[in-house]
Amino acid sequence: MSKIALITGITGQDGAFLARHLIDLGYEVHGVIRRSSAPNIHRLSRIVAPELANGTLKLHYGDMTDFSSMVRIVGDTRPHEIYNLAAQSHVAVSFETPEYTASADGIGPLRLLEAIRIAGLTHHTRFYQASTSELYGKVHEIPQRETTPFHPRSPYGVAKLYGYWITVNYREAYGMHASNGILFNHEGELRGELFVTRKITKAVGRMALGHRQPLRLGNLDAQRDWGDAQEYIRGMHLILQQETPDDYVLATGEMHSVREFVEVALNHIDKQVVWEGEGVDEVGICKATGERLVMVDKDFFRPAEVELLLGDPSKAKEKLGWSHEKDFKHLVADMVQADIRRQELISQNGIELEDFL
Ligand code: NAP
Ligand code: G4F
Repeated sequence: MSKIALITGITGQDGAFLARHLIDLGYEVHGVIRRSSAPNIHRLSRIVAPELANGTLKLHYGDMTDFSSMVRIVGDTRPHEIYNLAAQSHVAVSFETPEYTASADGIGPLRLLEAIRIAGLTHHTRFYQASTSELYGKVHEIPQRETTPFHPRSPYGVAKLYGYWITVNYREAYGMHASNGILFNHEGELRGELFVTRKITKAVGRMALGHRQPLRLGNLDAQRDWGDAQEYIRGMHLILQQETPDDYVLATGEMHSVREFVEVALNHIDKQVVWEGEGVDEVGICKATGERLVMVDKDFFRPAEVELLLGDPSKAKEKLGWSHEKDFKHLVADMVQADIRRQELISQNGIELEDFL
């Protein structure tokens, strides 16, 4: 009999890749989706089209803020493994919708854990919580590891802090196989377009096809530990295969600034950027033509910033045998290349790719 997995957030970047991975491993996969006024499964349908078409991937309507749907879906599917990836995952947006973010990202995991208990699955279902390097926020040590104290800097980070601790608490209180993956930023061609990496590679893809609109960004000096999403979802699965539940950092151990990301992405289309001015007046100019490629826009700064994140993945390497492979330059190049292909399709068909997927 195949193992049953339930993925919340299956329509997101990680959810789509994880669904593919688990199906390939022989799992029966179920996913939670939200009702939306327009289709929200374009990422999922790119990755698991056959399984969606033939019904072997089963989708259930639910919402992390709706306890009754959690109870129903967990009870109906009786999964061996739950991957809780659903979240309002945009840090800047969490300052605009703090209460909703707290409910979905903080209380959401509690609702799922309680749904497991109510269904009588306390010792049957293994639980993965999508925790985040945003927990470290204003960092207390560099690099950050599992023992580094937390200091979140946004409503998102604070909500995820509750999600982290309630997962630990249910493990300790009820003996549940409940684990946290503390994942540092991971990216790829399915990354949401409002995160800085995709925002940059999408703009560079458009520039490659002759578009002239400058890219508007916020804090160019923020530094992140960026890895490849497909590698990180394999780590999530490994975490749930351990005999003992525990918490793990997944990271590359390398850090780059937003500015460097822009430079490498533009180099990929043979443009070299020269920076002029300071603060909100800073611009990135094309060295060859003098054209404005990048502008700083104060609207993209956050009320409180996480200036740097750098993870130490030693524990994951030692205990899970997990480590990252794709380096920063290849990650950026692959994302730019995917966005160039996408822009070519858009210009050939005259519509956004999502519209016909
Ligand atoms: P994402 O692309 O933004 O996907 C988020 C998913 O959550 C989507 O499927 C979304 O559904 C769903 N969702 C949002 N609110 C929901 C609600 N109230 N009820 C049910 N579903 C809801 O995020 P991701 O990058 O794949 O990240 C996956 C998880 O890992 C998130 O929890 C995120 O916070 C966490 N994380 C991500 C990173 C990273 O670098 N990517 C790093 C650390 C932790 P719709 O499609 O309907 O919006
Ligand atoms: O791409 P970001 O929005 O990602 P952020 O805030 O690091 O959060 C992501 O990674 C977390 C893991 O550490 C996840 F938990 C979370 O769900 C999400 O996936 O911003 C990265 C950096 C920030 O410092 C931001 O201020 O880029 C800076 N930035 C500069 N200009 C910008 C922009 N970010 C965005 N989104 N848009 C800009 O124009």
